Amino acid sequence: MRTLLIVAGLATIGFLLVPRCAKEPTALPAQEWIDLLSPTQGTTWTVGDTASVTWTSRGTSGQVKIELSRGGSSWTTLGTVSASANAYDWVVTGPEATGCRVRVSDSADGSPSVQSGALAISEFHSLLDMVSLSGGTFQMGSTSSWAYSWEQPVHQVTVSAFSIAKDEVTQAQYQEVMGTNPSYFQGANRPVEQVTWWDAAKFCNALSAREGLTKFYNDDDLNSQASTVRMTWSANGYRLPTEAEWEYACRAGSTTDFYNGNLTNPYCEPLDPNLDLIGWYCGNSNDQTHDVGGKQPNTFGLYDMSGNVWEWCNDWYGDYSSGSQTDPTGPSSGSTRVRRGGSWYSYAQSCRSAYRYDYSPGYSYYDIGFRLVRR
Ligand SMILES: [Ca+2]
Ligand SMILES: [Ca+2]
Repeated sequence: MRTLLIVAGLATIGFLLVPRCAKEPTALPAQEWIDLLSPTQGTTWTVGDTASVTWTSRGTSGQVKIELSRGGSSWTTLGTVSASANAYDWVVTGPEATGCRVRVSDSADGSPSVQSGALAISEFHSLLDMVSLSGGTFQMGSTSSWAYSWEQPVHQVTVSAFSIAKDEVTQAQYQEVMGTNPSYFQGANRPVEQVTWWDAAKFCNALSAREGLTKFYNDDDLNSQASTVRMTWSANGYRLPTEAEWEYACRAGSTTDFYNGNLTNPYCEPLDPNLDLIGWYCGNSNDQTHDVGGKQPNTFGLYDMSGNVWEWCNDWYGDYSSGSQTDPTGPSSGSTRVRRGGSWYSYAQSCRSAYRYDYSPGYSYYDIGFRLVRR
């Protein structure tokens, strides 16, 4: 009797707990599914960027696992997140590969899973080859017998670490970023010339934008050619070198007229034996620019610091003072900007590491180009 009563009681409770829908013959068991929304076939992910994997799903066991097969190799787990998050962000790591796939699956039992079409992972390639310099202290200016009064007084300068392009900006690089090539001597790997200081600064900002860096120059001030250009010294974007950075980089620890020794012959002829090894100037240029990187670099690995084209510096031109300085940025105002290094058109004496001259910022000529730095 007691057993019967218990069974009857359980049956009654069971009857009360059964949901109505369970009795409906048309109801299907809940189906699991995942649809991948991104990445799609043909996507390229760039190393260092944040890539987003997105999906919609139903009925998984709460969590999904996101995996990557790099170039057809075995699956590696990128992460496991709640299925209802519908997205997973991954900071892309190298190496480069094509034919990569992403898989999203129920983390509890692996089923269901869905797989992307083929995508590529590519390394980010900066347009310029930059050399990192650790910074240091040097004597700026010259007391050489060839030096001019405006290279003096020699004064002690300390510069902080920065990166500098190993070459002058080429015409191919300028064309790619700005869509134009103003050069007189045409050639993809020759330095760009006939550029004003404004053109050079605009190139810096355009390249910074393209590489996701913070712009150094204020765009409005460049466009209006303002007498005072606002500059963000804490920005990580590209800019022209300060005059001190330029000389520090050119000297590469040397104290001689050129980074490979002293000047012997100041004009075009006879050929100066040291300068001939490191730079294009009136003695060896055949009256034109040459492809960058064609002569011997200095010990920092920088080419064409002497000759080929003059290089715009960031600073206003002004007289030196005798006190020691750290990271000098030149006069606060002026009418001309510094140019450095001499050109294919210059006498040997104008290609010395300490030699300095200037142009109005709006001036361009077929002997002036530029190279970039950033911090
Ligand atoms: Ca499952
Ligand atoms: Ca040069």
